[in-house]
Amino acid sequence: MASTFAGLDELVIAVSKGRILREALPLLAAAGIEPCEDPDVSRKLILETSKPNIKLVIIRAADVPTFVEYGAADVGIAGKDVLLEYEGNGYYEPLDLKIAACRLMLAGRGPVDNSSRRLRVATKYAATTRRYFAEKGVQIEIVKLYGSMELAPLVGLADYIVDLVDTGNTLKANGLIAMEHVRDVTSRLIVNKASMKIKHAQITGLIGSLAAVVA
Ligand code: PRT
Ligand code: MG
Repeated sequence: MASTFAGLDELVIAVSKGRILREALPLLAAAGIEPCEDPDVSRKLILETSKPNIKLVIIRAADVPTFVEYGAADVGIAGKDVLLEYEGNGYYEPLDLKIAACRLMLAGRGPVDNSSRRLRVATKYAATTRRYFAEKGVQIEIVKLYGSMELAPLVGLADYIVDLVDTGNTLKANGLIAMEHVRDVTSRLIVNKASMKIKHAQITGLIGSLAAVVA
């Protein structure tokens, strides 16, 4: 399904507030798309832009693939970390925007002896973590958390965490060390499958201008 909320000549772009939006705004501006209000100040969830037929919807980072798969937005910008956890497949991923770059890392207080028991790993990224250890042939127990992962090894909730690392300051501040690099993460442009057909010219135009800015 393409967006029923946007008309056929309109494009809805879903993006999360925070670091992705901050880094996406200059790319969108270079493609001629600028929000009419400051998204950091406005409480509106739907923002008009300098292009009368393009709107931004401001949602939680983890909700971007859902909005795009269901056609509530034609296009979205989401971290690869979020996309890897998302179970659906109803979208295309045509462009690496190379913004909000970070690394998904295994971290802890140091090596743990797991000869007599399974390792316990706390993370928001359960599916990705399970796949990572399965590929290494290591059986682990996952403790699903929604935030403050760094706390888990400090309070004995888990041996390790799998979390995003940018500068490394958060790990350091909590006495944790990065132990294994799980994967690099950047934000991607994703596109609803039906929108790609129905709004082909508009969407390939957008992909083309963003690709030119990224390169
Ligand atoms: O806030 P909300 O709950 O709505 O969602 P969110 O927290 O997932 O959103 P947001 O805006 O914080 O970030 C969303 C996306 O930004 C992620 O999905 C990543 O793709 C990307 N990104 C890039 C990051 C980081 N870098 C990052 N460093 N997301 C989070 N972090 C956190 C990390 O989890 C850790 O707590 O920053 C901390 C580590 O940073 P350093 O610099 O101390 O290493
Ligand atoms: Mg956040």
